[in-house]
Amino acid sequence: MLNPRTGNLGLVNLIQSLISLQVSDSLDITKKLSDGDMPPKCILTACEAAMVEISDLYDTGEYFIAALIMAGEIMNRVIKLVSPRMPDALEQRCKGRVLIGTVRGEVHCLGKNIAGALLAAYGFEVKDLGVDVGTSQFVQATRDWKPDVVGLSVLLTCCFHSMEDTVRALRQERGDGPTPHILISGAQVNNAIRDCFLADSYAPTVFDTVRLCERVCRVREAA
Ligand code: B12
Repeated sequence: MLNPRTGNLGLVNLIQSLISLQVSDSLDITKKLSDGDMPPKCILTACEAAMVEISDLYDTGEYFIAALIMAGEIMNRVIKLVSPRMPDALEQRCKGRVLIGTVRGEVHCLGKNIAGALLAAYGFEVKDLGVDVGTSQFVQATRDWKPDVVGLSVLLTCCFHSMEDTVRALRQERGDGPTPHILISGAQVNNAIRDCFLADSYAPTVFDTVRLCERVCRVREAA
């Protein structure tokens, strides 16, 4: 994967304009990069790099919550611009179905949105339930849509109980069957949390997520 920091001036400019919260510059640069055939994956990686820096600026007190909200808005618009230019997921053979959502009580959505866009770029069919999603919504969507993988996003430690409830209900729904594979992700999550809440996997980054979903769906296909 191209390093957005060193690989291309347009990507470096995109990161800079995202960090400085320049709405129209960020969107213009994204359009130019897309028109110039920059792979969407590289643009999404740049978004992620910018968000890490914005988080640091927030942690050091240089940015306040309003800046985070604004950054979120810009990122989501960049993701929307890039999504239709993804390699035509529908033309490729669909690798599998991934249901994603942010658990009840939370509105953090950027990591989830980047994950959803990247999975679609890699040929998965993705259904995004959005934010503040209750356990019953996850269960109903699993019943109706039959995903191979359900990815839960949780960043707030005070929402871990929502994730625990949802994981428990999905395991019950799954019974002895193989699907869905239950994946958890988000800044405060780790392997110990995965074990504690009996999820199947924890993916630290969106690229781990793609690899994991590919593995899960390949194993299913071979079975
Ligand atoms: C941006 C942000 C916000 C924005 C969110 C905007 C948006 N549209 O999402 C706003 C301003 C709304 C916000 C609000 C709040 N926030 Co906030 N926020 C952040 C911040 C700075 C960055 C989060 C982020 O977007 N990171 C960038 C993305 C790309 O990274 P990521 O989410 O970790 O995702 C990656 C992986 O985890 C993974 N991933 C994530 N989700 C998923 C899902 C799936 C399915 C998959 C496959 C992968 C995946 O892939 C991503 C890319 O690799 C973090 C600090 C931090 N360092 O994390 C605090 C942080 C998460 N917030 C925090 C808090 C406390 C709050 C508030 C309670 C603040 C308040 N007092 O009101 C509210 C809560 C609102 C709510 N009910 O949800 C705390 C949580 C602390 C804790 N231990 O619980 C943090 C850690 C800040 C801090 N240091 O205190 N926040």
